[in-house]
Amino acid sequence: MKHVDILIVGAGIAGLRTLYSLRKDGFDVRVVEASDELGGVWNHNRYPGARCDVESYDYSYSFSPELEQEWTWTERYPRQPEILSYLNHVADRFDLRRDITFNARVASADYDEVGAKWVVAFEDGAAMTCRRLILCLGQLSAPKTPEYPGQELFRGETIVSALWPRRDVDFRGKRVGIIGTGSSGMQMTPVIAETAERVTVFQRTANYSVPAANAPLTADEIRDVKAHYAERREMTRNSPTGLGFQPGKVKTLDVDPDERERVFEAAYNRYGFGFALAYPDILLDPEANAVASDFLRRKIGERVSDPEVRAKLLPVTHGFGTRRPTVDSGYFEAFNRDNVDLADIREAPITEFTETGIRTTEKDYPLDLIIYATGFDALTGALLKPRITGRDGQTLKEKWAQGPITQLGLGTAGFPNLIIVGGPGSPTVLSNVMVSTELQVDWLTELLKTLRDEEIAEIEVTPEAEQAWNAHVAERVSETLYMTADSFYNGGEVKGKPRVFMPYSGGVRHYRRLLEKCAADGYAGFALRKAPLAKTAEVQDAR
Ligand code: N01
Repeated sequence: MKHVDILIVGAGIAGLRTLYSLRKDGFDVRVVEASDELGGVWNHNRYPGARCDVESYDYSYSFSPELEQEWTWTERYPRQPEILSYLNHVADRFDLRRDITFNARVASADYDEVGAKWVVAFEDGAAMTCRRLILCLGQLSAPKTPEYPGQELFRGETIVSALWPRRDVDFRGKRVGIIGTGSSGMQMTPVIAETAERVTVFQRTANYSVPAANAPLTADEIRDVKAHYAERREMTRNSPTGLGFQPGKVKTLDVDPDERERVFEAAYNRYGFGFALAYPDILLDPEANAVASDFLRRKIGERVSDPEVRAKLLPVTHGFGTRRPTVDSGYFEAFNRDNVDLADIREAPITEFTETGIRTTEKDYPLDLIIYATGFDALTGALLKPRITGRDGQTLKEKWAQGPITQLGLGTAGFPNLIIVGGPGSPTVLSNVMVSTELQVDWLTELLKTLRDEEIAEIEVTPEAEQAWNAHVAERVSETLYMTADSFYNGGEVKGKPRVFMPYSGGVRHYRRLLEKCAADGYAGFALRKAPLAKTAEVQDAR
């Protein structure tokens, strides 16, 4: 069976970066990717209007100053095709493709305790072994599609936004239904409305959004970023979210209302997600959050002309930021068009699909195309898809039945030589994922060098460390308002999923310090063994 020292699963942002770093440090490393193309979510989410809501110059790799200078982004918030071109450019520029096997979807991974290696099987029947297995599967990569009675009857076309086909979808003359009003639904609605005959947005929960204030980047802006890139990177690394913003110092309610209005207005018009950091307690204090939420509701109201539609679009079920808000480009204004309708399915739920469209408790919506923009089984969905079996035959699914448990989001006890990038328990979806990913990859590269230098056969999270880390993750989130709403952060919106807050809310900057401390303390919380535990146990039994 083919063997490689390190196997990386996934050729998205994290997998590509891990490959680059490990190969540079002389490791025998290979990437396997289920798709026939690299790019991860940016390969699959090709829906109209797909765009990153982090600024382009911050949503890019920082490992190569030459790359930083060579690549020029065209817009403040990059569109999906531009990000995919960038990732392809990186792969070509650093000759990464030669170490990537495409069309290789992992079906299972079994840990061989005696040999201290993973046996990885693919859906096409192929198999290989590796000493260390690194999962770079993404946080929002396992799409959900809701089940409704009669779905199979619908005679029109259905598309899942996160599995968008690689062809032009022509909306002209079509009546399009979009289910879901998260980032995906909000981004695609105004774009599809430009050509479709009619768009109906099926909204279960009204969502907060801040306008993107997107614009083409000017030559001056580009020159300025490139001239000061190192400082910009330092700022993002030292910010709590990896977006470069520092939270305001004064508390929301400690300023007079006029001043607060001015600060909110400035943040709203320019900073996208940075709005949440206009004051330091917006996601911590219910009263501060209520004031920020009121401001945003007012802003949404100003963008919608029909009073009835406006009322339905105002988010009232949760406070701003407790679920993932959106940074949009013309979403609310789209409802001012004659060809866009809102179906409030909280008020009048979908009862079934019919041959010709969607039926709610209120009426029938005739449709030619239905788009599921219904989100993802976040953070654990992709990790639990392959059957991963660790020590004593325990699967990862069994181990995480009550929710994921990790040491620093990087690994879990009972699964030696398994490393997760962007796993639950790390900042991931609460941060600029580019920054938190690179931070983890740099850290794990040093870890793997240590393992190589010290001839460590097996590394494994200790049960005490993961208990302590999960307790810390829970303690940090208890200081926030995140658990006041069901969201993909806590699994509350997926039926049957344990309601546990999964990402680390302590911030990228603090997380980096914890990683550094862990390494300085000899990789505290990880057992490093020169011989596999199974062999050691056998030797001890023999004595
Ligand atoms: O998914 P979501 P998304 N019936 O989970 C609704 C990233 N991203 O793909 O709120 C009817 O946010 C659901 O309703 P409710 C980004 O991190 C980034 O839009 O649960 N509706 C909600 O409205 C983002 O946050 C970019 O009541 C159902 C929607 O579907 C994350 O991906 C772009 C339903 C799902 O919203 C996910 O965004 C796109 C049902 N059965 C995505 N089930 C960037 O810009 C779910 N819904 C980088």
